Amino acid sequence: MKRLATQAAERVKRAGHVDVFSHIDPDGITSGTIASQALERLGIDHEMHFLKKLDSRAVEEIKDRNPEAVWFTDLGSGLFHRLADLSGVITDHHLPSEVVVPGGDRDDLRDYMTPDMVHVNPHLVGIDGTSELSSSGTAYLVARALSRENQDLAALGAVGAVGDLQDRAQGRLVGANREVVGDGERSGVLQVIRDLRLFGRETRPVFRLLQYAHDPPLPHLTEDAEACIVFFLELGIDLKGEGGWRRWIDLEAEEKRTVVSELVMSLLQKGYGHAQARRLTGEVYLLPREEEGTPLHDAKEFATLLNACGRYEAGEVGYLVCRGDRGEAYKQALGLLKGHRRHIVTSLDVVDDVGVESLDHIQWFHGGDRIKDTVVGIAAGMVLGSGSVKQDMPLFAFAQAEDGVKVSARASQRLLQRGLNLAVVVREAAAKVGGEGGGHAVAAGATIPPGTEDEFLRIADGMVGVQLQA
Ligand SMILES: [Mn+2]
Repeated sequence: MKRLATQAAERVKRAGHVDVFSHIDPDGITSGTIASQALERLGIDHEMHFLKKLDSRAVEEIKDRNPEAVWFTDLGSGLFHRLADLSGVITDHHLPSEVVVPGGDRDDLRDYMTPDMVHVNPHLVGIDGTSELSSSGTAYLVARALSRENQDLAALGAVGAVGDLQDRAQGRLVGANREVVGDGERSGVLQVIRDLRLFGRETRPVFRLLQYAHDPPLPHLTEDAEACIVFFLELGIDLKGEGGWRRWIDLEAEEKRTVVSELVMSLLQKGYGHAQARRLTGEVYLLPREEEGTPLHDAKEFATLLNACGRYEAGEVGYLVCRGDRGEAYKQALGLLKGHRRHIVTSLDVVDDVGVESLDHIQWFHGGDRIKDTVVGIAAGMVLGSGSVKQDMPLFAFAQAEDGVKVSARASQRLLQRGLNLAVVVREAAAKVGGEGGGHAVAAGATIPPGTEDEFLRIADGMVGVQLQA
């Protein structure tokens, strides 16, 4: 990675003007900011662009700009063969394109780059880009190769990795991410503590942490605010203090220990293994230079703030916050986060309103223009998770999008064991109706032409039937 990063840094230094293109999610926004800050510190003129996705059309638009130099972050690897005639750098962690450049050989690193287009991706050097290094970390390594003074950008490197859930499986960042974390600690921009890993430690009333806990869900507590309040009262822990609702960070060490051991015990009693119960606690990444009690002080909350910006096409707002704006852009970001939470609640009301219908093997709802395409997947996941619909059928959700109809499909892990693969279903059904899509076995998405929903559902229903029978 270091050699690739140095090569990329050399390429960047030769540029007069750089167009930075980044994905509009937390990892993308932090990656783009890292690139932008590093360029600015070098005195290189640049422009920042955020993309919802990099597809053929976006590639054409980028080429039409005829950029002198490009820096792609959190996207680009999957379409490298289409970008190889550009000049610049890609820092990405998605699987590299299986199409090699003309005359290339898949096993040869040199075929994933050209003398003028340096491709930095952990997968190219045997590091797992899904869990061991994010794009923010990859971009950070290039920034560090550009200048040691960029070590303060390691905090954003960690926020991006947490945003991509790279700390989820083991309760801590692992692999090459450790180097980013270590740099962050050494330069005083990151602090690692062991604590409860639930979302909202710094900003939410403490009972809400339990109410919204889903990974794993807490027996008798998740989704039940009243039960969560009683839980604290029974332990003799005050819910309110001088400043109003007490947050997790307001609790005494002793109180925290009591809560954690109670939660662990209830998980074990419910039949969860020790490994699952242990996942409640782990490493938490703090940004000590930010104000405590704000969403910026905890990497997970910071990433969620950026996520809200991205979902409402406000990558620029998130970018300004990452660059240190604590005025107008920060206020806007907080507003977007609030709006995002409200929109999710409204979306669930819309689902209630339009109703979920069933075919033979799948169920579905259509949000029309009342659910945003960027949120319909979350809505589908929450409807499924709420237990109010059939658990033995995948749920397909539609919403109107700018370039067609967005489809999101979600299924329980149990169906995965029975042979379900939504990535294949969604990709093939979409292709048959003239759309494009893919994803993961239990969570997939596509965009299809308006009016093809019924045909899409019919095909998907048949395919799921076959998969679950096998
Ligand atoms: Mn990413």
